[in-house]
Amino acid sequence: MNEQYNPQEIEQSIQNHWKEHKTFEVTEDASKEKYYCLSMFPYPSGRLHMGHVRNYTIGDVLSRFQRMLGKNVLQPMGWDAFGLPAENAALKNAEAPAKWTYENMAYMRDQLQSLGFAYDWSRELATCHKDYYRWEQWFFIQLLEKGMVYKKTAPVNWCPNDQTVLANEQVINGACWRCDTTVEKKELSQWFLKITDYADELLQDLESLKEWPEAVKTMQHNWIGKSKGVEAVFDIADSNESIEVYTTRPDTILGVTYLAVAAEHPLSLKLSETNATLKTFVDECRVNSTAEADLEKGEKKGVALGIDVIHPLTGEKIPVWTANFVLMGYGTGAVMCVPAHDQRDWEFAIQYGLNIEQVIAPANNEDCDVKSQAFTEKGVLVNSGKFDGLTSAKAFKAIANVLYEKGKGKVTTQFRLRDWGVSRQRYWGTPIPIIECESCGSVPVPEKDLPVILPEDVTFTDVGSPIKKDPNFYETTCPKCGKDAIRETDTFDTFFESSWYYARYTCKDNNEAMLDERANYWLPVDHYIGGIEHAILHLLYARFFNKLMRDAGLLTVDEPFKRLLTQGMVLKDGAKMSKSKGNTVDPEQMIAEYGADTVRLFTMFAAPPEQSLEWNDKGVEGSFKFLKKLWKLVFDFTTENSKGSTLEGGFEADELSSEQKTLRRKTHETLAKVSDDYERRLTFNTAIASVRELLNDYSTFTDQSELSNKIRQEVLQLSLLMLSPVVPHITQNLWEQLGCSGLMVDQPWPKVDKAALVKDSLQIILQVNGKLRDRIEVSAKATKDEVEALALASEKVAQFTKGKTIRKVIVVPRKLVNMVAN
Ligand code: ANZ
Ligand code: ZN
Repeated sequence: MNEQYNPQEIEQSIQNHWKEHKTFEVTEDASKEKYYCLSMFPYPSGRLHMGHVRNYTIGDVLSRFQRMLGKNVLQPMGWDAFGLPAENAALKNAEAPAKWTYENMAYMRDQLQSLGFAYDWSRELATCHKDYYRWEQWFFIQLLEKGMVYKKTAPVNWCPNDQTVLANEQVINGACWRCDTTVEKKELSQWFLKITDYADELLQDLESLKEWPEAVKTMQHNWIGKSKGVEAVFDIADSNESIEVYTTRPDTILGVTYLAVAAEHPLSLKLSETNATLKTFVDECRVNSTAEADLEKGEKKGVALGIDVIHPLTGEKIPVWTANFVLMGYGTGAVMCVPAHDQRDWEFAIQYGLNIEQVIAPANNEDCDVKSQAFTEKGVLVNSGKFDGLTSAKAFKAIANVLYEKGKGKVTTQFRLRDWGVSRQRYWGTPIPIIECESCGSVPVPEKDLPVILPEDVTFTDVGSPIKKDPNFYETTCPKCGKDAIRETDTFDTFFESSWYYARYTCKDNNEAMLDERANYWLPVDHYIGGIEHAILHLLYARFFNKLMRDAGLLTVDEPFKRLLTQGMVLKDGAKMSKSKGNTVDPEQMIAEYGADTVRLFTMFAAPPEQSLEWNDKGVEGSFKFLKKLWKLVFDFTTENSKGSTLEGGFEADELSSEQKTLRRKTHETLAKVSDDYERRLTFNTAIASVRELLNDYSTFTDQSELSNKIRQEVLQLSLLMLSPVVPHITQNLWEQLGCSGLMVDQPWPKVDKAALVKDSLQIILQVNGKLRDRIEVSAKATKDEVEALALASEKVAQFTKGKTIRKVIVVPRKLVNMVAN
């Protein structure tokens, strides 16, 4: 055995062994419990960053540990390979996005391999491969035929100078990222998936996800945003038309002082034909952002329409406005405004001098002045005629009933969730498999003609998608009538690809079907690990896709991810490690300097997985030192002792000295703790700390008998097993140096020796008149009388009973002795 720890040498050799022996390739095995561990696949941006290293190490530790528990473990890896950065890079370097992407994948694959992750590389997939996206095209057509897909116009960001559509992240302060021209909104015909059909199920099934972080479930809950309210009808005065509004607060209806409709509301559009001020306002609203958060904060603006509606309960006339804070896409695109009880309505009323009438009073009789701000809480009705005195909840029902009886309203539910627009006007994505024919309309590409292949050999010198300018791509004939037709040149949102990759890993070699029975063996994913930034969209789309695939008979589970771990950020000097902040640490350089095990150990030791991790060069050095120490302990042991495994046990308690028993007890206490840390608590940092502590005890254990050496061997072997999920290379090497055989991942996770945990002695608390005065060690086998005698012999006790008579001695077995004295 080499006296020096040389990570580079041992890591390469064990990695080669894993590769040659296909150690991590798995097949379905009904006789074993399966465990599917998945880390979110990376975008091939060029190089791994520390966030990746952390994410993938967490997944790897879990996978290796679960395999040692005897499970059939699948841990795959692949590439979320489509997306905008490839196009930006292509523009900059004048090379094809495909070439850039494939080169990055090759580079990053090497980096992942150098970290020793236990991936089944035979299942590697890249979403930009036609063998992957063809199934996506196929599935899209299935959904179209089922009526789950539709086409409608929707606004996009348009740069009039570059004549191109921009993604949201390419719009910087309202201007084009390349030429700084003000971005416009343009209406384009686009494809949508009916995720809203699944809104209720997506909401309800959150409850079944017992092993997801609450925070993520709350975010999904709010994103789906189910609310219960009333659709109320306000008739337009002197007309037979009416305006329908959606309100969640019908209890405030007697405080309505105006109505507001969205700029895109049919009424605004109609009146703007004859009202120039309104026309200007409506056009202005179109250009401006309609993000909800912006509307909440921004200045409230509007134009009076010059018409009135009739209040359905009082018959009073109420003015109607067009306002920029009303969204066309939510509810009915029209709001009954109650400035006394809604802050947006209040701000608008102040701005335009509209009435503010209080109809809700605080339930606790507190003062409230709606002239200075809206009172938005629920409470008790006032100024509301026969409804006065009702609570908001009771009034909701009472008023909804009255409206219903008058034929002026009904209770409904609304979702904030909108259908998923999947069309992107970008090049580097999956072509949408549709042909547009002048006579037949949108015709799906016939199954035999799939996949519609994205040409990879393109020149990228100009903005805009090359396939939109390439007649070879878009000129085709209609599959229905045979006439000349045009292929759809938009591509799918890249969230499309990442919504089902977890299922495709289970059967990625199947070229006859999207999924097969293997999906049902492996799914759901038992543990999914990734960044909190994916808490909403990616996870929601993946859950939705799972249900779509289920309903298409492609798989059987209701939810794709059983347990979710959202890893914390990697920080440096308190700030998120990122290229833009210039505070990154390059994993490759760290591996070259210290080896993969040190990098893995540091990222697992520095913080529990869900908390942020502060990068610390000294900490890395400390991790390296610990591995060197581990190496030395084994080196010293093997130079002095013969080799051989001692895990078969055979320690008789009666033959052990108390020192020996203490070390064995510590060893098995550590094992129990580490097992719990890996499996339930997911605190790998405390698991590592416990093994470090154990090895400290080992170092101070001096007895040199043969039996003691057998105990030493046990400590070392168990420590290696316990550390092996985190630092798989060094532990494998030392395992062999100790004379043990086989791969660490093939070892069963060791069992705690219960006998070793039994204590010979117990600590007993001594009290005088109920006050703690001393603690003593007594034999675990001591009788009640013996314990009492030992208690009475305590010097500290004697100090407090001096000059007094002990009237009574109470012994609580294995816990305490209380002496009553006066
Ligand atoms: C009257 C009212 C009085 C309201 C009050 C609130 C408080 P959630 O809970 O998110 O569903 N609203 C309805 N449609 C809207 C639209 N298209 N654009 C902007 N705001 C809209 O929100 C429902 C509430 O948001 C509704 O209840 C409505 O204002 C407003 F004291 O009606 B409320
Ligand atoms: Zn046709």
